[in-house]
Amino acid sequence: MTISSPTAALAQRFPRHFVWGVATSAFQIEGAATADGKGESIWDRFCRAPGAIADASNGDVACDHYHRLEADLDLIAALGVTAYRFSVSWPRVQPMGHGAWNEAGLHFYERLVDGLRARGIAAHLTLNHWDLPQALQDQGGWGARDTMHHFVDYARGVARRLGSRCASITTHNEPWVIAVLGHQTGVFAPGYKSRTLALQVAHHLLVSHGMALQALRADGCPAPLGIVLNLTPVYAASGSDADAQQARIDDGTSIRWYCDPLFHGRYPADILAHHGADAPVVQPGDMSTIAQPLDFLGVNNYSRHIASASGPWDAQQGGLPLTEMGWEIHPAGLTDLLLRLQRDYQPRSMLITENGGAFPDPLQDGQVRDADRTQYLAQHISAVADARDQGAQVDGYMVWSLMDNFEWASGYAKRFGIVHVDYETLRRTPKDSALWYRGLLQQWRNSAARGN
Ligand code: IFM
Repeated sequence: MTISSPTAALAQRFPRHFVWGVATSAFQIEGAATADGKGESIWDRFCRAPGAIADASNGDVACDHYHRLEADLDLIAALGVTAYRFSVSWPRVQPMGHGAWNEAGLHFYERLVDGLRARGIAAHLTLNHWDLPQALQDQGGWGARDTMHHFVDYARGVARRLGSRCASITTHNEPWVIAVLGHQTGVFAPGYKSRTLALQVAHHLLVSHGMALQALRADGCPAPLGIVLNLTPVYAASGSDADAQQARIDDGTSIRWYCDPLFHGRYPADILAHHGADAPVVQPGDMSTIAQPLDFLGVNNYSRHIASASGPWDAQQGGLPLTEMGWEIHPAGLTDLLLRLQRDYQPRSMLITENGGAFPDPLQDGQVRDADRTQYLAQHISAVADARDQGAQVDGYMVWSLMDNFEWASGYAKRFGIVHVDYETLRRTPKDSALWYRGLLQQWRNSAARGN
């Protein structure tokens, strides 16, 4: 058989069952911050703190996805993807975080899931992509064990309503980010600055994940269940012992601290010692609760991390191209990461739940010529194929993001979408990368039809 182009050759490396998607989250695209009974989230509140968001923006309108659902579903379908990853806004469906449900909010997600199904697209639902109800934050947020129990009730309610129509349910998106950026460095909501609190929050997120899996399985939820971690492979800056030790700590605090409890039911001993008195309070039974069997591990990966004992690594030093976020572009790191996860944890299945880049993306004559993003995607998809060829069980890949959106503390200035959003008119314009992705999926369909 002739391989007519690099894209066809790439497409051919993936099997028929492979999941191809695009991803978003509720707060970043929905807008409609107070519509139809939605409650306040910690991000609604945080955006109002002076200096919290680079461009002083907020999520009140965002991409106005809440009011443009049908058109956005058509946009997703036009890309030719087989999957769409989205999150449910907890305060939209349960404004106070416990107790009364908001029927209008639930109905929105019902329309979303049904609209995807009608278009032949699998719905991948995330329960917590950071927008905790402010009412729960007022009672201690993720620092309080009560929040874990409220999360389980929320997860149950959503899964009972939507679970049978979803291809997967994820408990939390990136617990490291919630814990560290939200509670240690304070650059994300809710904006605390305490390592002790951050470690307790991370623990409660993990325990609540395990509790939710137990509850959903007891309820007979048919959707595969998992968690999404942000995982960045760590490399030592040099061959020195000091840099190697720093790499072990950085890897331990960001990767092993989450994967060891999830897969092995224990925190890594060296990192427990490293955290010392800041280590979390662990109650009897917590560790076995965390280690529920995962149907899949969601992997979010964007870059690599260089560990240096002499202080933070300057990305300029690496000689690699950088994205607009200042993150190094290092596709081989994704292969390394997936092989390492396979070796150390043997997940049943891995999905790349986020991968992509922010680039300048000027809109000129109705087009965005984002060759840099296309190259980024092609290189990383190829890196996934390399990992699969060497035995990593990776069953899907989702681009972050479907469209430009609210990039948290960076506001709207950083654009990750393969679809451009004009924030004046809210008009959506597929970028060149979207057309490339659609072409890749077409080639994959062709090769799958030929039985490759
Ligand atoms: O936009 C975020 C997303 O919400 C979580 N993962 C990383 C993305 C890019 O920063």
